[in-house]
Amino acid sequence: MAYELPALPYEYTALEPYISKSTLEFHHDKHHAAYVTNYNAAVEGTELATMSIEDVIKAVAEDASKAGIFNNAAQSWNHSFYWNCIKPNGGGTPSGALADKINADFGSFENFVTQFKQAGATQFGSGWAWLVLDNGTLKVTKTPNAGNPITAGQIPLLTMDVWEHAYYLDYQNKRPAYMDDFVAKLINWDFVAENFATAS
Ligand code: MN3
Repeated sequence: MAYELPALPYEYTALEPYISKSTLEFHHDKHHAAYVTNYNAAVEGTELATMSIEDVIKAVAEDASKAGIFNNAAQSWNHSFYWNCIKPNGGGTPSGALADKINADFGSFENFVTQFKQAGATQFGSGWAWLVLDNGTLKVTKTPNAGNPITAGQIPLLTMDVWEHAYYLDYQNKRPAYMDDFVAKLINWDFVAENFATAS
């Protein structure tokens, strides 16, 4: 069964002024769409086509001969996840059990933010910053290119795309400014809390 490009869960203008309509048109309609098209074309007619995309990502992650399939599978999944990690009028702070767990595992929400932005800032070139649940502990991690923490047995709760295509039209080379707005104005903590509740 082919993997479907999900519609954005908000209007193309909904994240302005932080992420523009133009960025979302390129990022969702061109970049994400291409990953999905390439993934479906790559697995069509193979045994991978019958597997969930998560299982494909895990199955081919260590196989260099299938790097193209891995890249398009993981980028398809990562972007579908990313759109739900942000929302209009997002940001602020988490609450409830997730807030308690962040305080327990990072010391404070501010420490989490510092580590999350540090992961994004130090991901040289293209990649992703993540909040994951790893054997019951919250951790910040980063992956290069299409990397996804499920290949390391971690459960993704939140991600931030730090590929230039995610921010260059709006922030040019200023990745830190994009990350500041991502955290303060865009994170969908309800989605992160749902992921935490499911995972824990
Ligand atoms: Mn992207």
